[in-house]
Amino acid sequence: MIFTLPDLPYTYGALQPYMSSTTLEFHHEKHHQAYVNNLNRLLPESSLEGQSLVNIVKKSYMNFPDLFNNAGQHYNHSLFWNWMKKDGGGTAIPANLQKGIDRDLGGYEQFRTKFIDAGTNQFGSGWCWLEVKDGIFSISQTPNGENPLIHGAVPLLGCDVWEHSYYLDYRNLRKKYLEVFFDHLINWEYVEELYSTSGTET
Ligand code: MN3
Repeated sequence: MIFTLPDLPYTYGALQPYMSSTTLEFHHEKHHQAYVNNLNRLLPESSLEGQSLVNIVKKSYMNFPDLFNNAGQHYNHSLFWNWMKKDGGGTAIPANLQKGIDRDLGGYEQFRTKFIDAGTNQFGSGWCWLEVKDGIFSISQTPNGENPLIHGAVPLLGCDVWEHSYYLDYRNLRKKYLEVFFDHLINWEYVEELYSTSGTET
């Protein structure tokens, strides 16, 4: 099976002024495409050809580091595009999701602070996450192409804090980028969809 670059669910200009069309175009056409190309190139050297992307991510961890990085990034970015939408973000969170946020994270404000802090404090490249494991929500951060899957959790929301995701628009202000992502870009309906199909809803 050959993996392919998914189309964005919106145009390159759709997320302006919060994410520029230049950032989005380079991020999608150059960075994500490179992960897909490397994944396809490295896959035959593993015993994982023909498996699902999730299985390739889980099984390549530790065993095939180069393959893992690229498979992880293909998985992460395929979700990331859907985690954003025009006029998203803010407090308009579906009730079911809000319930878990109140129950496990101390409500919206604490969730927002913890999520932004996780991304701001991730040293170097990586991601910050809202994840669910055994029905419990938590916030985490991972380096490089890692994600919650390999820690037995399901990612519900993630933000890419590699510099390629924000440096053209926000320079060194990673926290500002995360605040804008949270307040103006998150597609909460997609987060809710991942939660309701995660099999861990309580
Ligand atoms: Mn990226």
